[in-house]
Amino acid sequence: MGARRVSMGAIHRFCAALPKAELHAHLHGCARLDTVRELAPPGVDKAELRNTSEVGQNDRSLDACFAIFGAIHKTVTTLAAVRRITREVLSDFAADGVKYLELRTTPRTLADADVEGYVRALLAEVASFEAEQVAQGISWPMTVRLLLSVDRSGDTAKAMVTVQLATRLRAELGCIVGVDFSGNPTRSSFEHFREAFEAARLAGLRVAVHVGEVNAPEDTAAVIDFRPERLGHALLLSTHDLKRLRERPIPIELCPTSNLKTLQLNELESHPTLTTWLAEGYPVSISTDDSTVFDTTSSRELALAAMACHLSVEEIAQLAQAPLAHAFDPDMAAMDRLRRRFEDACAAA
Ligand code: 6MZ
Repeated sequence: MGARRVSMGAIHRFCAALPKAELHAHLHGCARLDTVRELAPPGVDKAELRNTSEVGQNDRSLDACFAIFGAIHKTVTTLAAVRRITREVLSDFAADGVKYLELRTTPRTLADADVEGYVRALLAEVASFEAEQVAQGISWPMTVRLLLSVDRSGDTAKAMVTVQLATRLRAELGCIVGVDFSGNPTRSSFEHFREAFEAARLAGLRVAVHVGEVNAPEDTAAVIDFRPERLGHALLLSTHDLKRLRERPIPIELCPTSNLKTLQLNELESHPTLTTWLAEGYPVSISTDDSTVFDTTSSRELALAAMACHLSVEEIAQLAQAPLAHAFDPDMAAMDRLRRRFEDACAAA
């Protein structure tokens, strides 16, 4: 890895200036902390709702993360609250220079809506955000696409409802491009939910699957067998898994800070796959996962990966564009235009 190297501050500024494509961001994990604190009802422990600089750097084990998601879900309970956090999350990614965002969320019932009402509210907010960007004359508006998540702690009937909802609402309103498998990785298995993902595939939805966040060899093998269009994290892989992925790569969404915290590592240099994948030119995208929970941004994650792997500015610009090759938006013409725009902007940066 390469030639033109620059200082840490310059790398952060360079990454902030680059256009970025964010493929792995969970809505509620990116909800602004101030908003969640403001909305938190008396029963919610506000101690959960602090950022890492307030609670210390090591307080983001998977257990801690899932306690925070629980607290946020107990707080965001109405359509108005969902619309507000969605609007803020979109504004935050756009302000960070993200030009293509795939946001994912787990449909759930609210005090005033069923799961379909939840997804419709989100889609309405995305549409109004996109329309406003145009009305404001923003020269390069952010494209937003949505993935619906299946929670592995839930049941298979719910998973099927999510897939059917994604299929129906995509036909009616567009925007939805795929489904995701996420939730507490210590629970259940991909195999248990496989039928729902077969149905998603049959319906033409793209599939992203969280895998290898904890050591679960059978689960990982089953996921690789299924060959989703993308893998989330894929951190703890056996030699055999690595061999299979090298032979037939499945793009991987890496989330440097999240990976570091949930694996409880001290520095990114010890990340199990980041340096290797980048050195090999394996298809990866660098993402935030949960920008609030991990107190980060897309620009920061790109800069951290760049520093850990000693990338040159040319390589950083390539890494910023890399996710476009595995984006789920099926509109090839639109993606081609976006790719050219990224290339021009990166060349000029
Ligand atoms: C697995 C995760 C996750 O869907 O309510 N989620 N699942 N591993 C992770 N790594 C830390 N980060 C977030 O957003 C929050 C939900 O996303 C999933 C969890 O199911 C979490 O409850 P939504 O918008």
